[in-house]
Amino acid sequence: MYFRGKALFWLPLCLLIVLFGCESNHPDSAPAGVARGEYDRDEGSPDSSDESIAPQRPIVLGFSQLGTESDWRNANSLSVKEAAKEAGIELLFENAEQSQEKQFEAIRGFIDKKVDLIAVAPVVQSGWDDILKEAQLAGIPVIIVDRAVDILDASQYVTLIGSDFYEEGRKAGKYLLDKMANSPGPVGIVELKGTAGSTPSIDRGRGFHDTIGEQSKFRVLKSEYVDFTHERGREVMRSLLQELGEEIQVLYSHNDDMALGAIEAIEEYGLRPGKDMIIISVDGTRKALEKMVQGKINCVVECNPLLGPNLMQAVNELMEGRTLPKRIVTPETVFTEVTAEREVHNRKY
Ligand code: GZL
Repeated sequence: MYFRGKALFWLPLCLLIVLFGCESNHPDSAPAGVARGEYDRDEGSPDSSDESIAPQRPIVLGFSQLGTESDWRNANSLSVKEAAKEAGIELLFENAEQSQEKQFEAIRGFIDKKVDLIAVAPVVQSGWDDILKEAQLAGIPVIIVDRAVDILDASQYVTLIGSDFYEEGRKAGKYLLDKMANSPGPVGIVELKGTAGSTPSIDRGRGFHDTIGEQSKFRVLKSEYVDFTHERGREVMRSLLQELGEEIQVLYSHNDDMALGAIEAIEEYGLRPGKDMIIISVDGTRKALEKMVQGKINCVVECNPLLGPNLMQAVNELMEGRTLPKRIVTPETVFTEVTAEREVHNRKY
């Protein structure tokens, strides 16, 4: 009786000790869903064999950024860096200066370092199958940022975070349809396209041409590949003006940097941008809206570069083993002469 009585008292207590005494949230235990790589630690970090004191290692994200070609790109890079810092995510940032080969090298470097995740802003759409296969075989999830990749096996990346460039092109076209509604035409247009083979160049072109193509009065006189930079926008616009002169009534530029360069060439030539020539651009940088307030740009379609918070949220959710949508589209608007004055002071880049 005694033993039983005592046993009845001590047994549950022993069970409680066994249950709670052994449970340990291993500080390094990776959340379900993503195996934590053995990321190379700095020397001197706590001995991981003593699990009771090893700190929770931060998530390590390798980011291959395509370049520094525009204000948009630099705002995008800053957004990613600031968001990583805010989220306590260790960011390995590699800038490829517009070289896809350098992006491949950066991604292989991330794989060698066994990072937890890789993010890529691809300079062009094609050529990504093999490198993304290498990351997949290494068990490292990949998130595509900004521009898209054109690959056979969509399972090689988790999600694409970025704008709908086709819709941006349609917004530019719709602005022109409204602006020239009372013009009998013909309306001569020149187009400065972004980097050949890049998603924004392909889709902003398609969206614009699909929209204005409904009306025969619009004539695209020249459509030139540029590279999203201010300098090349000015150079190409100079040569177009030499060739076509005042036949050009509209400039559609795939980004603000090229539009701002083109405006310099237009003024050198003796025409008034925004008055003698309709100027339509994409991005929504402060510099472009300042020109719009001066009456030198008529329409800017917004393309949001501040993708950092979206990216870090996706990284954290993935590490927690959650499922992400295949496509995360950033919300955007259109700025015109009417809204520029109000908006220009809100632009963060
Ligand atoms: C669009 C982005 C483009 C911007 C340019 O998301 O890829 O690249 O429109 C930038 O300014 O260079």
